[in-house]
Amino acid sequence: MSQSHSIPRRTFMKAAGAGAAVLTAGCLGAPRADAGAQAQTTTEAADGGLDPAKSVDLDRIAADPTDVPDPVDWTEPRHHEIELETTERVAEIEPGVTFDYMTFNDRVPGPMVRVRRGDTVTLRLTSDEGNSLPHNIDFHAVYGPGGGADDTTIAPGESAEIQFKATYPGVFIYHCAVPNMDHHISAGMFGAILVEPEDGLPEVDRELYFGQHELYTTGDTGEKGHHAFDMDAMAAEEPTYVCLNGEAYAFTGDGYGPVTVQKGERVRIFHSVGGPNLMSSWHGIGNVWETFYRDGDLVSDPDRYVETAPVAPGTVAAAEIDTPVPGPIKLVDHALSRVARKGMLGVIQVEGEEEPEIFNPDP
Ligand SMILES: [Cu+2]
Repeated sequence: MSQSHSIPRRTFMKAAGAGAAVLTAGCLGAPRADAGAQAQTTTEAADGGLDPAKSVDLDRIAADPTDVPDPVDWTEPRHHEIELETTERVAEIEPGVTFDYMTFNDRVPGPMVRVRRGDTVTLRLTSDEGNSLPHNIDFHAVYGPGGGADDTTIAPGESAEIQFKATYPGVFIYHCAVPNMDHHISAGMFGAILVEPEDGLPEVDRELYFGQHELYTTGDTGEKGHHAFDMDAMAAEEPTYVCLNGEAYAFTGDGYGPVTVQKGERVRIFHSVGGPNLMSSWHGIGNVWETFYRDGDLVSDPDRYVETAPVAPGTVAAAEIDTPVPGPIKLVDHALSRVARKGMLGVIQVEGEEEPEIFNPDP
């Protein structure tokens, strides 16, 4: 007996109007890169700077962090049919700044695949016929050549199918792995596959899923216009942006707004780091990783009360947090220039009554 399900190919939150974002007083976000000092107008760009911003194919590239598949609720091996589509799309890094993204299913990170150890997956990868490059997919959860990449390398308009068994548990990266894989990952081609242990994961009130990665472009951070990809900057590992879910400051008052949770909820966060090059020093300002699953290892004893945790490129870490007081929890890479200047910030806003015994802002 097998049941199957597909991941919706185009499920988006409402486009939150990236172009309408306004930096408000008391904003939860860090300051953007100083747009006043660095921005060039498209008129100036005609004198040898960037090309004007392109019209976008997608209103939004940032995946909704609450878009997480439901926890495993089955106890026998199951078969899944999963479809993913590789796409090449123009979208905004931040308002007025466009970039040629590559994606799985038009979002960064790509959709989370969630199965149980022992399940089998038939994975169908399709390449949008408007694409210009070959793509494939390498799952770190898969025993097999290239983690599936060798048998899924496809040209625009083609599709390929593989079947694999999820033999070992954990949460893992998947990514494009063509020869220019660093470029493709940097352009957005990564996501997570969660293989739950047979006994499942501890119950929590909420789960969130984020992806961190770097963009290497021909422009300066915050410079208006269309940013082409910069292979030299990538080789030098000097990114223009370090993004959460493919955009700069997407989940702050300066973007789509914070992700809200209710005081007292226990929240599991999956933090996928596509890279391609930078280690994340993952930290939640105003909180602690109460339970931390290092390197996506979900079966060893987790670490406790971790302040800042390394998450290597090509890794998904997971953490559970408690939320005993209201206010913002700022998700950052504690290499803080990436936060203050390059976009790597997202906010979880805890809503609820003050808890002055734990934190009193006005004693
Ligand atoms: Cu690719």
